Amino acid sequence: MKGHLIRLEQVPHQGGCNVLCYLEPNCMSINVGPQGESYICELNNASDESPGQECRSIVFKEPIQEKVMKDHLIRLEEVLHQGSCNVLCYSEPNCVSINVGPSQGGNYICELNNASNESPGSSDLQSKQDYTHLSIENSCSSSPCFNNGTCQVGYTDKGFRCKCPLGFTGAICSKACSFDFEDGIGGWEMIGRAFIYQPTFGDNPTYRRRESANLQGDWWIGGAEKRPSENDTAGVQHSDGPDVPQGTLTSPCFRIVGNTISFLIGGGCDLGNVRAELIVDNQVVRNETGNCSETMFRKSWDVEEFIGQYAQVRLVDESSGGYGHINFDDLKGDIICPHDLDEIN
Ligand SMILES: [Ca+2]
Ligand SMILES: [Ca+2]
Repeated sequence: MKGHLIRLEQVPHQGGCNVLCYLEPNCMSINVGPQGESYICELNNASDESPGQECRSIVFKEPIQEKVMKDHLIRLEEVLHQGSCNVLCYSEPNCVSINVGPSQGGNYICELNNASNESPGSSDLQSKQDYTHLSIENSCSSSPCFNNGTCQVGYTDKGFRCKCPLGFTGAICSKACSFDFEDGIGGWEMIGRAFIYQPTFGDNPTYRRRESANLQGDWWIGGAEKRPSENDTAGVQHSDGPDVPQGTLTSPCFRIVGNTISFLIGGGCDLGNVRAELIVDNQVVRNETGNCSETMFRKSWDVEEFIGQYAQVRLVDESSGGYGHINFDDLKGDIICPHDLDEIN
């Protein structure tokens, strides 16, 4: 992305650039490149999916005299003219209302707020002598951004844009980029019947007096298991038979930003039949299998040669025989679900 640079920083790891972008309200995409032992991080105010949409258009409503919005302050500035406060609000993507009042030197106090009098949960305006409150027409008042995304008023033809927290993407942050299954299947796509009951709740094998799955959190992919909700009976296995069904389960796209990806893997141990694959550029570039035990162990892939590229993990079950299933959980490491993911998905 060129021509939309906000700021340039040096970071020790590529993933650090994504965090900087998340913390910068104007940042909608990043460019990362190597520089010696560290990385150059460019923060941009536009992304592939929103070319030119960095322009903000806001409309102030009628001033309300002798009132202020409290407890939603982003920033306080002193300005020469009352109108300058409107401009500061325009330039601050999270600003949706202002309070303007006199300062001692004859200038004005300008308070930028991240709530307007239409914002859900915002308290009523409070009286304050000589102050004026102005809210902008607030297209975020219906809370259109999912998953704690920050709604910013005045962008795109919808009148708002969502700045998504790490792990979510899409115009309204509704697409999960989840790799630990604690919030469901998180955009993983299945083919065949092997994974139809996933994710599985709890340490299901132990209810059959088998070894622990060593899962992360409460949810995992247990190819032989069938406990798709907490209310389902514990210990039950896939109704086709624990090893009979075959199929694949493929992760959402992510971006490799460092040297290592790791994950928990268990179940079968025949790499030719049951495995996890790393796919880059439509090629299987890494694979790994379990230990012929329900217990998952953490294993990792060195992915330094793929830094900067998009990738997916695919779980493959091509077996109907003994230990013909794969267990998997908690894919993590030097990967991000970037803001500009939609076109890839
Ligand atoms: Ca998990
Ligand atoms: Ca199978």
